[in-house]
Amino acid sequence: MKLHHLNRSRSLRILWLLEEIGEPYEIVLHTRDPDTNLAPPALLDVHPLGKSPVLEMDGDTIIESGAITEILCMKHAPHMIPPVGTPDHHRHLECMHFAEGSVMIPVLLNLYVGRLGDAGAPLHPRIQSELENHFAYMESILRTSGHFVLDEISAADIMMSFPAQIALRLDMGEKFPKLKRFIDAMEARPAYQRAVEVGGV
Ligand SMILES: N[C@@H](CCC(=O)N[C@@H](CS)C(=O)NCC(=O)O)C(=O)O
Repeated sequence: MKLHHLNRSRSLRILWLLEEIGEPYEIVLHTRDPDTNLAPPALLDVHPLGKSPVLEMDGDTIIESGAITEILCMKHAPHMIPPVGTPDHHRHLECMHFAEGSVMIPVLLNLYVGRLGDAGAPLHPRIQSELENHFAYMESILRTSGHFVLDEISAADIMMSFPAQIALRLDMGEKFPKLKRFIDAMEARPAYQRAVEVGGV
């Protein structure tokens, strides 16, 4: 397995998952352009979208964090996915899609509209309320175990970690204390710390 990892990116989730799984892997480090913050052109040689993560496995080239997480867990860590057909598996699928398909919409709008300065001001209240709406939902579904699904780390926790970290970066840790406890616990895991050492943040 070979992971194309971009520094300071959501690809850290896959690096972390690979460390949790413990199977051997190779990593290719790609560094953001210091001026534009965009991925380097070398990633375009790996996949036409030029984004990270990209996983090369068994002769296949796979993109999308959710798909990569699901595929890696099915193959190497089936205990990180609840049994198909159970309510836990329904929650698992919801989280896997929500983490990239729903919550990242206001997150990215916030990032891009923020760059418009005053011109973007009319959109700020709606973006802010949608951010809080999505983070509040995440807070509400965290279990007493501190996990999104199951009572041990699962694929859903890996995927939800990135938007939860963004909530904290946006200074919402006091408003959403369960998200803060979740991130504190995930970042304290030895596998997460090894991933940060290997891939940087
Ligand atoms: N939905 C995709 C998003 C991939 C993506 O946008 N990756 C970002 C890193 S956070 C990227 O490579 N950005 C660099 C660029 O667009 O130049 C996934 O979850 O894998």
